[in-house]
Amino acid sequence: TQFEQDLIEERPAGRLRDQFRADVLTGLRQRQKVVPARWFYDLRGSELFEEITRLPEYYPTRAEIEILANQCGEIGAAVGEGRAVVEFGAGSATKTPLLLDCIAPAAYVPIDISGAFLREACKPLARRYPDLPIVPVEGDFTHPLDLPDAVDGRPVLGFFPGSTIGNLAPAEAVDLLRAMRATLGDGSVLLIGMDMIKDRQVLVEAYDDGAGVTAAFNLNLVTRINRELGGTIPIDALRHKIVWNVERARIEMHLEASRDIAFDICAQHFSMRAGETIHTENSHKYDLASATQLLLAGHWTPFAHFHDSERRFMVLLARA
Ligand code: AVI
Repeated sequence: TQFEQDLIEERPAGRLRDQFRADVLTGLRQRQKVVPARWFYDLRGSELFEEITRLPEYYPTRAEIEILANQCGEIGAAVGEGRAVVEFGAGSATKTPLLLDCIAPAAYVPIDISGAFLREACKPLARRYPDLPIVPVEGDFTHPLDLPDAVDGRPVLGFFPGSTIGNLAPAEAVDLLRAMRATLGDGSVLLIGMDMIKDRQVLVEAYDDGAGVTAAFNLNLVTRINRELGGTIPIDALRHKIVWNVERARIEMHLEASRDIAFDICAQHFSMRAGETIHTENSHKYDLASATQLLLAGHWTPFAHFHDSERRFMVLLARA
């Protein structure tokens, strides 16, 4: 069928494709061209991101794992036993068990927009924790959601690792934190990972690795536009560019034209001058003061924080 053919060739049908097209066409019309970072994650993009987390330069994943592994006792004591864990995003095979082992949970509820992803993520956890009720919820956690009956009346711990919050602009991050607060309810606690402001060179290298994996991740967005939207962007004319925006405390990823280019997408014509960029991602970094401000604006009160040994990354606990 056409549907199967689309799946094989990775051409999403319907609403998702319409949103992608609208985001790309609108974004490329702006003076500073922009494509939202959420479109990085097609099959290849997700594989490349997994590869990024294993790069020597990309410290955030290892640093967060170090915190969860080495400060398990303290985190468990601060959170308390018997909570239902609600993870925002399908759990990662490494981080979720580290948390579950710290806090003796009553239930595990991962929420993700992709049902297929969720079911895959739950399989190894169900094998590892045969007595733990695991209740996946397919849904968009940027809006308040009803929690399943397994949570009923229990204290809840929200888990949002990976410094994913950093990919949102501050106003969007506040909206997301408020939606999480509404989903988790009174008496809940949130455990959230945030990457820290640090030496510029360490930050830039984490996003511009020697093996070129992050460059491939960035450029894959253009491959996706060309494949899914029938675009004619000359990929060889774009190069991966990283900027540390010190005023906004964020790493920016761009694709910079090395020469003047012109291309079409969905019968619309675009051009770029040499040196012009498409802004593809922001990754905001925090210190304790800015993280506290963000959480308070999102209706959470931080009460504990944990760092890795090199103080590159922090995990914060906040109460509703
Ligand atoms: C998913 N997110 C937290 C990553 C980050 O570090 O902002 C995405 C990423 N982009 C380039 N490298 C990693």
